[in-house]
Amino acid sequence: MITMEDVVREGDPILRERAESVAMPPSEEDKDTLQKMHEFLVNSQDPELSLKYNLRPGIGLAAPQIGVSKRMIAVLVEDEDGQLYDYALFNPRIMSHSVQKSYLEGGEGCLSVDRDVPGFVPRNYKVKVKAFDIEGREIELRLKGLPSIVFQHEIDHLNGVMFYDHINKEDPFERPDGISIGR
Ligand code: K3U
Ligand code: NI
Repeated sequence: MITMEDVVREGDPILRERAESVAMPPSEEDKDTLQKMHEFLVNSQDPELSLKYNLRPGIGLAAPQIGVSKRMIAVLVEDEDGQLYDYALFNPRIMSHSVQKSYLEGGEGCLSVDRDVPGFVPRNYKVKVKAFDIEGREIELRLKGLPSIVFQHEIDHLNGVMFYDHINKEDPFERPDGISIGR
């Protein structure tokens, strides 16, 4: 199982690389890695397991964060209506996005960043994502709100982008012109 020991921290150059596409259909090794990333999120959100294995709760994880420079992400998050977004995906790509922006009222965090980085992170409110599921079937998702933000954060990791790259350096709390999402 993946633990926090496996999570690469900021300063490691892998977090600044563009990750490689995964060949479709996926190999058993790539499927196994992606399965383990998803299992990490499940375990990290389980109060007993997170305590037992000292896991920081996460709602998303990208492969470069465990030292694998390949385009794989896992997401496990509920939206504001309690609907679960539970995905383990290869080669996710943003096909289109709204002009409307959004941001999390409490800012963002990252399992690869062991410090609080204050400030609003402007994101696109809606995104349309295409990707391949764990069996290599192509899927299309239309996302808004918190799930949209989590997908953008994880896809950024595949492109070597950290959430704080988006924060306004002069005024971190300058409100982006968009929808504030409470969490
Ligand atoms: O935001 C986090 C959270 C955890 C449990 C419940 C509610 C929120 C933890 S930080 C997190 O999950 C990152 C994970 C990362 F860095 F590995 F990708 C994902 C994320 C956090 C906030 C906004 C967007 C994405
Ligand atoms: Ni992150």
